[in-house]
Amino acid sequence: MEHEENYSSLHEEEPTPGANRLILEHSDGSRGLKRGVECLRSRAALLMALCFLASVCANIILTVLLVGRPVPGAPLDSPSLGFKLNSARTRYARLCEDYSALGQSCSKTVKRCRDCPEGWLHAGDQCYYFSNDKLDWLKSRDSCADMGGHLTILHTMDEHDALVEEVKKSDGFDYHFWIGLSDLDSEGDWRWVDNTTLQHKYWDQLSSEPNNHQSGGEHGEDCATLDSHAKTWFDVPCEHIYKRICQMDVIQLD
Ligand SMILES: [Ca+2]
Ligand SMILES: [Ca+2]
Repeated sequence: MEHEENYSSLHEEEPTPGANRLILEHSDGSRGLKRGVECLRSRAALLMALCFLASVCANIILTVLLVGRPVPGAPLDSPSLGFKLNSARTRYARLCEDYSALGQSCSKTVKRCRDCPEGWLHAGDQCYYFSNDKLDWLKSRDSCADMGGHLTILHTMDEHDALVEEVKKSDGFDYHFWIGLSDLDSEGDWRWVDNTTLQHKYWDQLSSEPNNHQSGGEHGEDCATLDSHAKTWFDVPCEHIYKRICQMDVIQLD
């Protein structure tokens, strides 16, 4: 009963101006409904626009990520390789500093970090290793790689002449050395181990090298040696065993 009295009193009160407006709006049902529908449409349109924009942004980001990612197995361009090389050199130099500091703190003698590994010759911006043992060409190639280098590549006359002079100092009776040159993949297409082509050739002219001589067997002669006496190259069977010259870039520590 008390509730009924209160409810009646509510309807008997004079409406306030705000309440008037509310009553008027509700009194015109069709206009209110129209406004509500328009509002819902506007919100739906805005929501769709936002979804579309988000979809476009997502597609752009995905495209950038996919295009920017190198394809597995694809060669990196020179700037990328240069950047990675500089990064590796910097890390190497810092590791050397840490190594030296660790040795001092432990009161231990540590080997000095070098631009070239111990036992390698530093010439220009390259390090060279002249082996005393003999292997066939493939094993020589792999041995150099295991040491972090490669069979030597001689692109310029200066590199060739400097190397010949060094080899002459220590060759003794063994004056043939494997270099990183072969035509194993395609007869007559001589390539360095980094797959670059010949720029300057020092084939022995007196023997009409490279002659792929039949004495080399079924495949002829597909690997190159440096003759430090004649200062020229010979193609010989890859199965022969010779000393080797390995090479790697100097790592500047300063
Ligand atoms: Ca050949
Ligand atoms: Ca030959």
